[in-house]
Amino acid sequence: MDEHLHVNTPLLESVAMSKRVGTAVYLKMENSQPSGSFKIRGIGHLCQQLASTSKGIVCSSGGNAGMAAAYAARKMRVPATIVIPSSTPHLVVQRLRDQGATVKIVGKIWDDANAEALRLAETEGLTYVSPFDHPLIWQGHSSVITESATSLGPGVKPVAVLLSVGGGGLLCGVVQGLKDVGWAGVPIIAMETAGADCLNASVKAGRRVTLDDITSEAKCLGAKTVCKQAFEYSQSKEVTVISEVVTDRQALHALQTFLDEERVLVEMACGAALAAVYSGLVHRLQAEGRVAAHPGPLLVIVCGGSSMDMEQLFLLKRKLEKV
Ligand code: PLV
Repeated sequence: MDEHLHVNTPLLESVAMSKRVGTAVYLKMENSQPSGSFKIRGIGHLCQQLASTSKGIVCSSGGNAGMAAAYAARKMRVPATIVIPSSTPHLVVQRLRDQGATVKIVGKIWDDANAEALRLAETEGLTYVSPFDHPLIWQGHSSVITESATSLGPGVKPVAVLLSVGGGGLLCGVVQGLKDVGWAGVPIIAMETAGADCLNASVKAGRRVTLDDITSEAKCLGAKTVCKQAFEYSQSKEVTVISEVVTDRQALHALQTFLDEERVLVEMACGAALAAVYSGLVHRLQAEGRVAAHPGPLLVIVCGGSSMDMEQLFLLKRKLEKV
């Protein structure tokens, strides 16, 4: 199969965000991928490279990597088993089943589910699909930048790229994409929520650390340890990674504002990146001279996600706004 499984997503100027930031903001609408998030870029690529003759794939996921793997497997006519933790909302279980996948719920957080996926790969002879930690995944994800560069046109270079970090696969892909299009110096604002901040904790410690637990509601950012390559990029002089953390309430507020202003519903993992705009963090980075205010644009990766609907939003609002 030569055709890739992801689609070219729209790159939309956000007038409302541009007004807030004071420079043009462009949104890379990964929510409109067939699996609901950017994950299909990398996971689709990996599956096409490694799994076309496989007797089946097994993917551990907080939800969206699983959606991508299940979608890829269905298109490739390969069976898929997706292992998710109990923290994954039921609506995702249903969406995975609708893609034809077998769903196993194991443990409380992604790291528990991942141990089971690795075990199944070993004992059942299935192709293991990591949600973020593989060079083929990063290569697939890099297309989010090459595509954005084509849409922006020649001579336009972003002042920064804004994204979320879970295990760091998107970050690695974006770094690769920036290098591919000659934008290696463009800073990446790498956002996490408190309680799912494995990159930030590692950056602070100066070494890769493992969180004790995942306490954030942004479960799709909930890897306890960031992948080695992402940490190495954060320490590299060739790449500028600005690691920042927001609260769950800020991420929730961000996704609600995004829904109101841009008419698109995304999940908490994506809200973390959007919160950098709505909480004034981008403004602060501009004031500190860490991100240029002009000429723009700021490129926001709207990573998307399938674990949010109106009921889930209502539950989260009740839970977080009570605190
Ligand atoms: N989610 C992974 C890892 O979870 C998953 O299994 O779906 N935005 C969204 C909507 C995501 O789903 C994820 C990752 C990220 C951002 C972060 O991407 P990463 O893991 O490549 O840094 C534990």
